[in-house]
Amino acid sequence: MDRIYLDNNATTLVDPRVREAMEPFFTEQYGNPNSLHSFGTEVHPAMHLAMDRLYCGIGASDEDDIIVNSCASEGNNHVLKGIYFDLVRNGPKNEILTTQVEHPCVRNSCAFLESLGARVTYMPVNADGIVDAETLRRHIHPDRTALVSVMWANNETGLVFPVRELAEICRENGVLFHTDAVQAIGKLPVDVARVPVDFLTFSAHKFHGPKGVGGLFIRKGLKLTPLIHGGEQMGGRRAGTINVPYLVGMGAAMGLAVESLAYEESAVRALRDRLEDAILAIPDTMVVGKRELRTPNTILASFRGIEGEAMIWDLNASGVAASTGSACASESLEPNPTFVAMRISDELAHTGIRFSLSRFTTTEEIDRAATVIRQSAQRLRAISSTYQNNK
Ligand code: C6P
Repeated sequence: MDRIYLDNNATTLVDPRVREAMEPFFTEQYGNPNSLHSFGTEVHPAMHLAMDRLYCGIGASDEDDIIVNSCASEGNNHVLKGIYFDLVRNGPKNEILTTQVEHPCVRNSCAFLESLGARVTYMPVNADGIVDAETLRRHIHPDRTALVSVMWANNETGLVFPVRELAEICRENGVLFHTDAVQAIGKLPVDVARVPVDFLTFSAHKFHGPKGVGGLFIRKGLKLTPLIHGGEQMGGRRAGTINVPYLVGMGAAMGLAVESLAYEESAVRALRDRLEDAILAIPDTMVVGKRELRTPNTILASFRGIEGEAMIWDLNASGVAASTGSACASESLEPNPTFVAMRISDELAHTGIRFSLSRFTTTEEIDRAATVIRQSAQRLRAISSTYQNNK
């Protein structure tokens, strides 16, 4: 059975061209880039090319910094904890503003900082599921807000936040702005020359690069206390020997992600809409968030009367991989905080399934997945007393 992978917001296939670009740096060219001998220096050109691709990919200037790290969780921890040490712990400010729908690596870092005495405000989302400019204006206080952290696009719903407007409001108020762009890179144009963010995080495995490597953009001239102290790598901003093959892979993946943006916007969106139409043709289903407000690849659907987890297992048995939401929360029994924040009813929250496509998804796969989903819904509803009693 050929399996169909529709969980690309959790992680993606490493593009074969990325794997090929990485290969020599595991075998012949394995030197430490900080060594003075030829083994060390011969990896420099590939590293520079990879860094160039990262800078170009997000529109950063030479004076900005991009710190290569291990993942977006690290980047997000770095920004939040760094700002805590720089501006909150000993003043002059005491508050971090974020949203109720951030990834756990932001939410739980904020909870940790609260335990150290920081004030954290979790802004609510509006009826469309996003934090709008009005809400930020209501919450921001130039005298006490140190940092605003709002994701570019949500991993569970795909909803895209108005980061440009939010970043501009922060600028006007002299407040730093961070965005978690993990689910935006490769799906939407991300350009820090147009969007005045101060910090931006990304992770290679979400755009067909390897797992275990990510990046943190820091606008020129900004201070940020390191999360990892040690050697002088990354200009002293993040110690630890640079993972050369992974950096090369992330650079190649970024280049390809930018090249594929138009395809993502047209072809992947069309496939996503085709699947969404097929899902909505099943009675008693709904999809969270307006299509035009979402990343082109994501559907969060709900099937009345069917436990999300039961459907995931059923789809999996037929070779279709999807998820009930964020992969790292899939074993939690707590209600999903994104659904709670969006005031999605308990019934819907328990019946949510996320389908996320990529540029490798084919029409044939979408049509096969649609059939499997329809059959699964019929099968599970036939044995669901809740559904049968409330039909
Ligand atoms: N979301 C999902 O299934 P790492 O793995 O640390 O590079 O990325 C963490 C992360 C941070 N922010 C956002 C918006 C994310 O979506 C993720 C990863 C996966 O939704 C795994 S939990």
